[in-house]
Amino acid sequence: MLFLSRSGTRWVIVAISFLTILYIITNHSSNISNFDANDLFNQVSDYRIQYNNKLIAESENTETSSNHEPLTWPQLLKALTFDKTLFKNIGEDISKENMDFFREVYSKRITEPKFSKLTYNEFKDNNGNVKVLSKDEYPRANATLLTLVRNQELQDIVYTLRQLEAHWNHKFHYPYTFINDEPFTQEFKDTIKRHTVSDCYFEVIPPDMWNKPANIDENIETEKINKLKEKGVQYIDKVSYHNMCRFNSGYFYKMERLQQFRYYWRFEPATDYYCNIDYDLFKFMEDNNKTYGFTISLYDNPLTVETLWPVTLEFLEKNPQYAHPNGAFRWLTENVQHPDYNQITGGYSTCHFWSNFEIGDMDFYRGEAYSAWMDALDEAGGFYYERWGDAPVHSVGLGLFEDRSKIHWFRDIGYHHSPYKNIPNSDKCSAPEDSGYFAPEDVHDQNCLSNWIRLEMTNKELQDY
Ligand SMILES: Nc1nc2c(ncn2[C@@H]2O[C@H](COP(=O)(O)OP(=O)(O)OP(=O)(O)O)[C@@H](O)[C@H]2O)c(=O)[nH]1
Ligand SMILES: *[C@@H]1O[C@H](CO)[C@@H](O)[C@H](O)[C@H]1NC(C)=O
Ligand SMILES: *[C@@H]1O[C@H](CO)[C@@H](O)[C@H](O)[C@H]1NC(C)=O
Ligand SMILES: [Mg+2]
Repeated sequence: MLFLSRSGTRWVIVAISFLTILYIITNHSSNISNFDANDLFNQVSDYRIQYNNKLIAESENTETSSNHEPLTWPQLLKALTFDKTLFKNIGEDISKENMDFFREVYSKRITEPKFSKLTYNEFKDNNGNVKVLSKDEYPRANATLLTLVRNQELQDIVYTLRQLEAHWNHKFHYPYTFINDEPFTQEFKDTIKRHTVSDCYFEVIPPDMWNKPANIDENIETEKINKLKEKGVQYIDKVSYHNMCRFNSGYFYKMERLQQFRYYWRFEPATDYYCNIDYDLFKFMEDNNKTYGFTISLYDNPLTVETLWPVTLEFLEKNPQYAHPNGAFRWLTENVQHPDYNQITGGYSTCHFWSNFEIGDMDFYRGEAYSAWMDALDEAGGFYYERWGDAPVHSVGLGLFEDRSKIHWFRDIGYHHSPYKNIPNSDKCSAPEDSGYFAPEDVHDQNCLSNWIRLEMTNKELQDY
């Protein structure tokens, strides 16, 4: 009796799934979108946005490469020399000007990108009822949520995971991958599994991907680290911090478990996600050929990356073919807001995508250009002699070796990692009235998102929300 009714139920479920999937395939237009065609950016055409038009137009005139021929080393060197006249119309205080521009952009009400086919896990059946595909039915992209985390950070990672589930992943059930340099405790695993129905992988990092490599000379290391310590560089004498930065720069995507995935969404303990996102972010990446997505862009302490740029230029001189002709060269080399930083680094602005939230295509890192460059970085030893962070390393790699149009600013993902925030002006977010808030005032000069928008995005990209 019981057996019969169970298998009967199962048959009905199979039939419904089959019909639902058939319906999706034959009737793609039934996707429900919250997109409101009236809510367009061009209603908010203020002077600063027009100003951006003008700047973009000027910068495009001076650009070396609207064609996509590979650059020779001299051409590349020229492209990596910032043209200050791009900012000639900006007043004396560029930090303030950039903050004003930032607030102006954030004042625009947004919902979600409107230039893409967005994929929702919501479908209407023939009776007009909304259906949601289950974990087993929904065809996910090749992707995982990913975090490097310690056992003692369990409460903080659960705090963030609950927000990820509530705002996004309960609709899609993407798997989670937790990585650690030590085995996770049973308590850690059990607790995590109580907060999601998604698959969870718990992985231990092989020691050779985590520990200091043999080429690091400990005498040089001690000397250099002591100097930076005197200058007050944060975390400089914590070896595990250096291990973490190197691992996140060049190794995580080589872990055995991650071979089965292409896209990752990195999240960190104790970070906040403020907005409901209804569309599948990984499919957004795939469908729009995006390699990398970020929310916040900042300068770094230049002392942590003193030789990153010179080592990179040396690499590029030998391998100019790896540079993408449409790279984000201006953002990497901008020297107006903090010219003192460029002096210390030999030409790198230190501007980077803040990597504690990022969505990326690991096949980019696995590719020839990034891999060869990573070998050069490891050889130079700056992960230990300085404190090269994974954020500047990802950013310099992307800015040089990828087409800048494949880098996406996720302005709709409300995010917070102390002390910085991305708060869109959207009904989908908590506290939209705080949109345009960035951080306490004394660190406003650390914001370089406006430079990304002005120097690397087209006006169309800015308006496509
Ligand atoms: N397993 C493990 N994870 C680590 C270790 N060090 C850092 N992490 C993780 O790596 C990520 C970055 O480390 P954080 O200490 O947050 O570094 P940060 O974001 O630069 O610094 P804060 O501003 O203090 O957050 C976090 O997800 C940490 O949990 C470590 O030694 N072992
Ligand atoms: C997912 O992506 C990885 C990396 O590109 C690839 O090796 C793997 O075969 C892909 N898996 C599927 C099911 O497509
Ligand atoms: C993505 O790239 C593929 C292959 O290069 C191309 O056919 C497609 O049109 C691109 N799609 C978008 C949205 O740019
Ligand atoms: Mg952190």
